[in-house]
Amino acid sequence: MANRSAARRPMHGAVVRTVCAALALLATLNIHGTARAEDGYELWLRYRPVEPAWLARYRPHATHIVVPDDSATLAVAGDELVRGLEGLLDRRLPKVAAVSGPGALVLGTPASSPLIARLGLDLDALGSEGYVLRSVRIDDHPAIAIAANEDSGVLYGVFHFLRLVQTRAPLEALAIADAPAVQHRMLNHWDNLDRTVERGYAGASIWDWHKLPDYLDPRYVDYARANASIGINGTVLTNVNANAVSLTPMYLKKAAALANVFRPYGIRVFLTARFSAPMEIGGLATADPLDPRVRRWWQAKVAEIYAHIPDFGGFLVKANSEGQPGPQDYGRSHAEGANMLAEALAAHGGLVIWRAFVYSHEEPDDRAKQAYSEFVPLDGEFLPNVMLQVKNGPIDFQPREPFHPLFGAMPRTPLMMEFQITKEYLGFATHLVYLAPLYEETLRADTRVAGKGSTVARVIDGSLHGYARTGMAGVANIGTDRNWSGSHFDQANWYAFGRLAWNPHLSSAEIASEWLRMTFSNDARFVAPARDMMMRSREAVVDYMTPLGLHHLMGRSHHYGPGPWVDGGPRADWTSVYYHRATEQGIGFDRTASGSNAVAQYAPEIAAQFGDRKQVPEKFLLWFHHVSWDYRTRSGRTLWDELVHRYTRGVETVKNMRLTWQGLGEFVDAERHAQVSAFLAIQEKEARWWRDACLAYFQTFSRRPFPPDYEPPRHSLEHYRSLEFPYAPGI
Ligand code: GCV
Repeated sequence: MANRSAARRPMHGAVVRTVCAALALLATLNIHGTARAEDGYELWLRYRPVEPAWLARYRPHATHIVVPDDSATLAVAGDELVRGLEGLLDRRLPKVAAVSGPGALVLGTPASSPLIARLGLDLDALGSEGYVLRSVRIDDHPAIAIAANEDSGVLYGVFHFLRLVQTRAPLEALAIADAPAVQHRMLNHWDNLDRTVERGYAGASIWDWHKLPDYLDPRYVDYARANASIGINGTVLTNVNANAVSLTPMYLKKAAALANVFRPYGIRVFLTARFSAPMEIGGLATADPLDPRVRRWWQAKVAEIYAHIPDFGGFLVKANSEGQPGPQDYGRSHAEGANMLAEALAAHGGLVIWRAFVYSHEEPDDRAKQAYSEFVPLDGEFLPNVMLQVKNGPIDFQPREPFHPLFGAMPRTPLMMEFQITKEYLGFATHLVYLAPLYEETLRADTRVAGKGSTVARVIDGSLHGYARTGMAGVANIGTDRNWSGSHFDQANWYAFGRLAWNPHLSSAEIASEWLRMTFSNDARFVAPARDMMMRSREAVVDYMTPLGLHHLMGRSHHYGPGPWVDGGPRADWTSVYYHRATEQGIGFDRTASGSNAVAQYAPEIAAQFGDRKQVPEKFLLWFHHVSWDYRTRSGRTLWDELVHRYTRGVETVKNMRLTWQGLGEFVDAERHAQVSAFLAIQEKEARWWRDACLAYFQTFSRRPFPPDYEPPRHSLEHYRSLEFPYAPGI
C-alpha cells in the first residue's frame, strides 16, 4: 500500500544509511528477527515473501501474467496480481501479451481475452461478479486461468488467487468457481462533512472533503483495494444522520471524484438523503412526498447526481427515527416516502435503501416491537427498487440480541442486513472482540417462517422468499488511524463482514484463520491459539457487559463503560432501567404474553420457545423474561449467583486472552504485538470495571451476598456512578 510504494522510491545515500540503521535496531528488538515492525496500514494485503519450502512449490505456477489491458478494472487486477506475487514470491512477474512458457497466469473474460475464450470455460452460473480459477494447458504449457464474465469478476478472482498463496493453499489442479450469494455488499460510513465520524473510534473520516475533488489522497485507492479484496461493491459515503449539504453541487463534485477512484475496483458510491433536503437546499416550503413540487425537485436532483456520477448507486435513508425528518411529518407512510425517491432513481437504475431502524417518540410500547409494527403492514407496497435495511437485532447492535423479527416477516419486500462493524456497544477500539461469531449467530438463526431451515442467511441471500434484490451492509469502523480501524484486531471485523456479505454461509472460525494467516503469520503455532482467542472474545464481552440476555446497560449518550443506573432524560427507551427492569423481586424485560408480547412477532415455534422460560436459550433469558433473583438457572445456580459467575467469567476470559497473546510474541512484529498487548490490558481493566459496576448496582436490588470465591467489587457503587467521560470519542 502507500508505505510499500514509498519504500520503492529512490533514496539518497545518507537517508538510506539512517533508515538501515533504524531497521537494524528494530530487528534487534525482535529476538527472532523475522517479524519486522509494522503499523498495520497494509491490512491483510501485506504480501510478505512465503517461506523457502513454499517458494519452491509456488514459483513454477507463476512465471508471467497475461492480461488484456483494455479496461481500468483489468488493469488494476493485473497490477494487483503483479504486486501481490512479486511480494509473495520474491521475483519479477512480467505482464506480457502471450503465453511464453509454463507458469502463465491468464486473466480475462471471454470478450476481452481470446485465450480465455478459447478455453471454453463454463461461466454460465457465475453471473457478473463470479469467477473461476482453473489449472489449464495453453499451447501445451501448464497455466492457470482466472476468468469471469465481467471484469470485476476477474478482479475478485485475482484476490482469491492471492489469498490462496497468502494462506499457503496448494495451487495444483485448481478447479475453483465462486460467485457472491448477495448482490449489494456495502459499507455504511457514518461520516460527517466536518470529518467527525459518528460512533467512529479510528480517528477522523478518511474523506478529506475540504481538499476534494482536487486532491485525491492515495489512501482512497488502498481503501478500494481492501474492499475489493473482500468483495465489497458499494459504499455509502455519508452519515445516515444526514446533512443536505452533501447533495449540493459542490459536494456532488467531491463525491464524483471518489466514485472515479472506486469505479475500477467495482465499487459504486451511494449517498444518504436527508428527507427535508428540498426545504433546506431547495427553497421549498415542504418536503411532503406527495407534493408534485417536491417530487420534481428530487427528480431534478437525482438527474443532477447522475450527471456527476453515472453509476451512482442510490440513496440510503434514515427517516422518522431519532429526530430525523421523514414522510410521517406529513402524515405519509414510509412506503410513500421511499417510493417517491425510488421513482426518481428508477429511470437511472438507482436504489433506495430505506432503514427499518425506527422507533417513535410517542409510542409507549416496547421499543423492540416498533419496527415490525411499522413495516410489516407495508409489505408489498414498496416499488421494486426499494430495499429495507434491518439491523441484526430489534434494539441496537447490542453484544447479544435475538434476530430481528422482521427477518422472515416481509416476503414481498427485499430485506437487507445491517450489521455494525464499528464497536459502539462492544468496548470501542480497545476491546478485542471478533464480531464474526455475532454475525454468524444471527445469520444462522432459524426464523422457522417456512419450516425448519428458514435461516436469516436465506432471507438475506434471497433464497427463502425469492427476492429479486439482495444486500448486506456493515457500519464501517474505518478512519484515519494508520491501522484504519483503531486497532489491529478490528481489521478482522471489516474483513469478516466482507467475507460474510459475499457468502453468508461461511464459518467465522475459518474466516478468522484466513485473516490471521494473511495479517500476521501462517505458523500453525500462531494461528491455532490466536484463532481460539478471537473465537472466545465475543462470548467474553457478552459475559462482562450484558450476560443472560441483559441489554442496553452502557453509559448515557457516549455509550462508553457501564451505566446500568442510567434513568430519566428525554426518553425512557434511552435509559438502562427501561431494559433491565431490576427490582427487589427480580430482573429482566417480560416480553411474553404477560408483558409486551414481543415474542408474538416471531413464527409460532420460535414464539413458543422464546416465550417459555424453560425453553428459551439461556443467553436470551432476561431479554424475554422477568425472573426472580432465586430463579434456578440451568447450571443449578440461582439467577443472582449465575450473574456473578458470568460477569466474572468474562473478566477471566480476557485475562486468558492476554496470556495467549503474550505467548505469541515470537510470531508478530514488535510494534503490532505491543499495541495489541496494551489494548488487552485496557480491556481487562475495563472488563473488571463493567463487572464490578454492574454487580454493585444489581446487588442493591438482589440484596444477596456474593457467592463464596467471587471477589466483591473493588469500589463502591457511588464511585462507579460518579465517573464521567465528557470527551469520549464517537459523538
Ligand atoms: C447514526 C444508534 C446510535 C446512533 C445511530 C443510530 C442509527 O442509536 O447510537 O449514533 O445514528 O443508532 O443507527 O441510526
